[in-house]
Amino acid sequence: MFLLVCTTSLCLLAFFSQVDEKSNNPSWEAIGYKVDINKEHPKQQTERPLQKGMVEIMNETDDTLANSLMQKGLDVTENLKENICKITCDVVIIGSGSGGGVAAAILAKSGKKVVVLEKGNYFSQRDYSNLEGPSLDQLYESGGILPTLDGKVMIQAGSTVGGGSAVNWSACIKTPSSVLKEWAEVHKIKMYESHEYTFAMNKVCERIGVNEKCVKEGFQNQVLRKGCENLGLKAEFVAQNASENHYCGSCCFGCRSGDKKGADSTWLVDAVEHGAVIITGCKAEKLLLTNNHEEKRRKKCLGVVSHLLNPKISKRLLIEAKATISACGSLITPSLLISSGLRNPNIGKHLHLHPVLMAWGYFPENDPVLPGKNYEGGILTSVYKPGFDENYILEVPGLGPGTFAALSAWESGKDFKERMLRYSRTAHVFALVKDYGSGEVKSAGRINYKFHKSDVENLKKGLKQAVRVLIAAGATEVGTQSSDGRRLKCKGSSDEDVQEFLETVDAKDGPLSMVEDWNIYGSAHQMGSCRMGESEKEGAVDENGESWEAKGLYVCDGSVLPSAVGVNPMITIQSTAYCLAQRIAKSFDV
Ligand SMILES: Cc1cc2nc3c(=O)[nH]c(=O)nc-3n(C[C@H](O)[C@H](O)[C@H](O)COP(=O)(O)OP(=O)(O)OC[C@H]3O[C@@H](n4cnc5c(N)ncnc54)[C@H](O)[C@@H]3O)c2cc1C
Ligand SMILES: *[C@@H]1O[C@H](CO)[C@@H](O)[C@H](O)[C@H]1NC(C)=O
Ligand SMILES: *[C@@H]1O[C@H](CO)[C@@H](O)[C@H](O)[C@H]1NC(C)=O
Ligand SMILES: CC(=O)N[C@H]1CO[C@H](CO)[C@@H](O)[C@@H]1O
Repeated sequence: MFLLVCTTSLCLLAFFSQVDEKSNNPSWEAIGYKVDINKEHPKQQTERPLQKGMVEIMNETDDTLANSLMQKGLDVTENLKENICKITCDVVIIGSGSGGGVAAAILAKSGKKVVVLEKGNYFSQRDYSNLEGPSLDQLYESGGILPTLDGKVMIQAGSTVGGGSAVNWSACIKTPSSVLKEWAEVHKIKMYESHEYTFAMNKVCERIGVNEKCVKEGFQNQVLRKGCENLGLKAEFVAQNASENHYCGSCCFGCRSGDKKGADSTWLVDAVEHGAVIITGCKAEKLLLTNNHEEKRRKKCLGVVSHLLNPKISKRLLIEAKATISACGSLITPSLLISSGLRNPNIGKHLHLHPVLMAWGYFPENDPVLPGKNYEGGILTSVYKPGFDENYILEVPGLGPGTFAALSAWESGKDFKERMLRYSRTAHVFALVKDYGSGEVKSAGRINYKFHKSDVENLKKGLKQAVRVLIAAGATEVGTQSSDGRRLKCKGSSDEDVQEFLETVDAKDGPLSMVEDWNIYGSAHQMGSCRMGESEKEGAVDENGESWEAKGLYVCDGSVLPSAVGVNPMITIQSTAYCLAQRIAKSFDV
């Protein structure tokens, strides 16, 4: 049953997202979807911003590799007998996403020789296709689809230069003060209630150009705002890292206007300006650990060995550094540490996902109050936060037609066609919870996750509220993504009908629980799988991000967060990385 459903979704995803040689998909015209692939780029960019500090492994061969690395100013030696190319530097950073990008900028600015390894490839604005199918393949971990082992949660994570920051929905939300308090008091990580952290958040927002105002909101955000207003609730504006009139809508597939500021166009540019070198197509495989003759940390990290993702290259790359920083993200950092021989039991545990469930509402084509199409405009410019005693927030997603199709319930061919024809005028609102449940990821791609009862309750409350908001905004039909395709025609229905429908809205979990109607949760936020702790018992790394077991090994990504943030985590991850990187820079002086 489960397999059957998954295969259907995959076929649907392919059918609506793959393109022919002219970058077109024959189904798109019918569903009213248009992608701007021919539009001139506003700023003619001939040079890619990271070009001068970049070595792209896909361009290299065994013969050219050492020379290309040396040309970037690196200290390279070759061991021909063992077929190894060795780089020596101050700091090696594994992963170029939110955390890695910030760490690279700070450490390069402090005068260290920094090398960044990224297994994904580099796409600058001129290279982004804005096309859902190719983008999911090129920019995302596992081609955009990574289920947990039990199939209950579908996880998305970025895998390209810039990581999650290149594909994120540009929502910039500071760490809530209640969370800072929890982390400082319950988890005893004092940094979170210090000036150091507040300063870092301000610096981060300044660098990525967080902008509070949004001149023109897209269709879905207007729906969320209007619906809340009509219910007497208030949706807040979400700061964007794009300029006020940023209105491109396809930022999740890479921003072609170059307006949105991901790590690839901000922090990594700073890093390269200060002499950092980024090597793409380079997958870190094992940390180099030796015994350390100190009481505190048994081991010492000397660097990392990497596999080069190009069949023309047989050499392996060894990077020796005084400090090694893992910034592979919460799904991969743990497996790198574990497969290198580290044993702290917190590594790979406490993985938080911010699970989400979505409701949809259909709005007639020529609605004068709420015009536009669901893929136009800034993706996430509004948020509804119900307040202290509720543990969910409501936001809207960026959904390409392929993902939309894969998420839609399947009743019959005719019904499905109808749903697809209404794609561009279907607004989605999702509920996201600060999860108390958590999971485990001890080896790459194998994710176990257990829901806490309260998370399911909160999701249910949030999902019901999402349905109410859509109805209040004037949707003529609403529904959830539960497997039975349940929905309500709003026109002509009484308050009792609505109440009755809301009673049926549930957040029951995935296929393996064998309930009749189930939901597949989504997650684009992963955190906590190598959390900081005040002691070896409490955390995988200390308050400086340094491993409790190996001297000179640090973690600088979403995995160090003590628990779930409850809001979009990028600013929190970057601000944390900012503090940790400053501390690492200082440790060189002593
Ligand atoms: C579709 C989507 C939308 C999002 N929208 C928002 C938003 O609007 N606001 C917000 O705050 N957050 C958003 N997020 C979440 C945010 O992007 C992530 O939480 C954040 O980027 C995580 O940062 P990180 O440093 O932990 O890891 P990442 O940014 O994921 O970076 C990890 C990098 O390491 C690389 N890597 C992994 N393993 C290796 C290896 N072995 N060798 C070399 N390189 C490796 C990966 O390719 C990747 O580039 C979104 C995420 C997604 C997927
Ligand atoms: C790699 O090759 C591509 C295609 O030839 C080229 O556009 C790009 O600039 C090269 N990358 C680097 C870093 O030189
Ligand atoms: C997400 O995108 C915004 C806008 O591009 C950018 O400012 C921010 O840096 C990105 N997020 C991360 C985690 O880098
Ligand atoms: C929210 C945000 O990042 N805003 C900035 C994004 O980038 C633009 C373009 O540089 C800045 O002007 C914004 O301030």
